[in-house]
Formats: sequence, structure tokens, C-alpha cells
Amino acid sequence: MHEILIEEKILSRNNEIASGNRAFFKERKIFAVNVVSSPGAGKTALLERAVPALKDRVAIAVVEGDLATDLDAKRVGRFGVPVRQITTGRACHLDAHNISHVLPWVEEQGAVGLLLMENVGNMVCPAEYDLGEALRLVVMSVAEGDDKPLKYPAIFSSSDVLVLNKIDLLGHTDFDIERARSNALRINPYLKVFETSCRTGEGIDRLCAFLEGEMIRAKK
Ligand SMILES: Nc1nc2c(ncn2[C@@H]2O[C@H](COP(=O)(O)OP(=O)(O)OP(=O)(O)O)[C@@H](O)[C@H]2O)c(=O)[nH]1
Ligand SMILES: [Mg+2]
Repeated sequence: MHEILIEEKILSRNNEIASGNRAFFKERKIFAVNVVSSPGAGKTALLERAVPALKDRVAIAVVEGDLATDLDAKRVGRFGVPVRQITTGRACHLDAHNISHVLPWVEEQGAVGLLLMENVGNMVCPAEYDLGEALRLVVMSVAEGDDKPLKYPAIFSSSDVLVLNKIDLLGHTDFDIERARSNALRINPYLKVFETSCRTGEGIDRLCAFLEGEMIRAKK
């Protein structure tokens, strides 16, 4: 009982801070995206594709969340955009408080139009923590099994976009892409679903065009 009350208190405090982050982004016309997935589904690989595709059209900044290391920040930093690493230690997710601490850094980067926030690899905890994002994008790779939306519904029901990644590996797995899509849409019929391969680049243009469209729509 005590545990439930403490958790509710933590989440409601998180929601308050997330509202502040959201107001910060709105005021400055920054489109903030929270990228979530299990470890290794391809969040960083997706940023490595999306950043070069979009960076000449919009000023991008990136926040990388990991338990340890700045390996992902280094990978994305190669594309010449500002990247800030948050190491969470033992915390299995980013929270709104983490993000509130990097807002002054975001401000220092000038007129950022797109803030990409890569969450800690985890299909459970990040679902509960609003960061103040405009859009939540969940990545699921074809190596994980097409039943995952049914088994981890919260991350799918709280997301706006589902990216089915590593489609270049489809022939090597028993993953049924149509079953994955229908399982995800059963949990959340509003999900926009994209198929990508960060290895070959397939599907990246479509996803980036969609993100650009959403950015423009949010500015209006
Ligand atoms: N074949 C194939 N491999 C991919 C694809 N996308 C990512 N990978 C590989 O999958 C591995 C994990 O990718 P990452 O981008 O590091 O995954 P992540 O979700 O950022 O992982 P964490 O940050 O640890 O949670 C790497 O070896 C990538 O090269 C893809 O579309 N196809
Ligand atoms: Mg990563």
C-alpha cells in the first residue's frame, strides 16, 4: 500500500515537472521527441540515420540517456549536432527532472527546432515517465518477437509512433510484420507505424518526412 502511494507521488511530481518542460519547448517552438525501446532495438542507429537526413532542414539537439557510458553520445556527435549525455546510474528511465536540468544547455544551443531524447533502453519504466515531449516514438526490432505489444502494452499505448526496425533481418527470424502491426494497433489504434532498416536505410525517408510534417503542424 505504502509502495503504491509513494509511486503515485513520484509520478505526479514527474507530471508536474514534465508540464514545465512542455511549456519551455512550446514557448521556444522546440519539437521534442522521446525515443524509447528495449535495449538494442536501434534507437541510436535510428538517430544516426535521422540526424544527417534532417539536420540541414532543422536545427537539432540530442539528449542521450544511458545507465552508463557516453558511447551513444559519441556515435550521434559524429554528425556535428550538439549532444548531451545523461547517465542515470541505476535508474532504468529518463524522467522529467533529468530533462529539466538540461534545458539551460538546450537554450545555449540557440534556436533548436528539434530535440531528440533517446531514453534508457527498457520497455517498461520509460512508459510511465512523461518528459514533456510532443511525440513519443517506440522502436521495436524484428529480432524481438511480434508478441511484444501484447506483453508490454504500456509503452505502445503511450506512444504516438511505432518504428519496426531491422527489417533487413526479416528473412532470418520468424517475426510476422503484419501480426506485429495488428498486435500494436490492438493496443493503440492511433499508432503511426513505420518499417525501417538502419542497416540499409530503407524506410528512413518516409519516417523523416513524417517527423518534419509533425514539426510543421506543431508550430502552427
Ligand atoms: N541488421 C540491422 N542491425 C541494426 C539495425 N538497427 C540497429 N542495428 C544494430 O543493432 C545493434 C543495437 O543498435 P543500437 O542503435 O545501439 O540500439 P539502441 O536501441 O540504441 O540500444 P541501447 O541504447 O543500448 O538501448 C547495433 O549493433 C546496431 O548496428 C537495423 O536496422 N538492421
Ligand atoms: Mg542507444
